[in-house]
Amino acid sequence: MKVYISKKIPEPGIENLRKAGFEISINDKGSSLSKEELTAACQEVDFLMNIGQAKLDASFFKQCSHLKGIALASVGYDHVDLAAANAAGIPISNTPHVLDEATADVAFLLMLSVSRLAFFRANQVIRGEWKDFEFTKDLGTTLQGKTLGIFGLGRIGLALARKAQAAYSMKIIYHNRHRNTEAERLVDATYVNFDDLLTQSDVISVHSNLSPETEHRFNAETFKRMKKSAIFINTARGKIHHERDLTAALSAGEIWGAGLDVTDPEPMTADNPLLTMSNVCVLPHIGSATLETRTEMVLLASNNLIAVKNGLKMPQIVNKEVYA
Ligand code: 8YV
Repeated sequence: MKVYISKKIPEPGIENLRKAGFEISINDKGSSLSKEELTAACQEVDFLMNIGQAKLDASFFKQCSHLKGIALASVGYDHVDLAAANAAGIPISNTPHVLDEATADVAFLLMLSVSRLAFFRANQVIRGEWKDFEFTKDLGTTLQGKTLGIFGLGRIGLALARKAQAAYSMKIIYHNRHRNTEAERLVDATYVNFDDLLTQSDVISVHSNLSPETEHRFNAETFKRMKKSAIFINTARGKIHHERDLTAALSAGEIWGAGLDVTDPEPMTADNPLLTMSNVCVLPHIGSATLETRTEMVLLASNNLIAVKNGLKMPQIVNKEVYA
């Protein structure tokens, strides 16, 4: 059985597949493949381990319907046309749980960095612009005892809620499509409607999936509803906020700051006005980027391919319908 891996991965993932008897080929270009290149590479193999957010759309599934399984090295699967995968009969797996803490860490890092203007201040030092000790200029704000509003309280939101409570005794409120009573048993969090989330939060952190329902959910109208002192954090998907509206809201002082690990598009271009703002920190989608987490992700992804090779169902299947 042959597997194609669309980008270099940590060695334990390769070893796991090799031990299971897979013949492995890897994209060693050092950059992402185009859709055409990925489609061509998949012609020769039975399985794909897909790294990154490149779209797997209907035409991909049409041309690669021979694949026996695709393991995504990501928890998000908004880039995959699941209906097309189902039509082609291809099971798809993702990597839940293993990246919860790492992603919540990045949300926490952004929250703290923005609240203390840390990136702006660090850049002053780098550019040689730190000349004098200022007592009242460019002051940050504390997170201690503030209200953290979580949009999409799932596993990652829960990990952030725990960190925020332990470190800063933050009050946690959240909004989901449905109340998450299981999460409420694990953390002291209060369910609120979307408008209360907007108006009561000192920090709003986005942890939902990207779907037609959440696309551009944070826009001109919602930024206006937020506190002028609020910080907006997104480590989920860039399309959940409307970037032009966010830029306008920050420029107009409708909200105080923003921390983004995800943008629309990715990568963000260097001339983006958000990058010139002292109260904004943008990271290049590093939510899961620790050696430990990326290793666990590829172990999980490879185990899903091994399961299919052994005639079993994928444990982390995202399109169960394919087994119906
Ligand atoms: C991944 C992510 O690193 O898991 C996700 O959904 O966005 C990131 O953790 C990225 O997708 C690379 O595969």
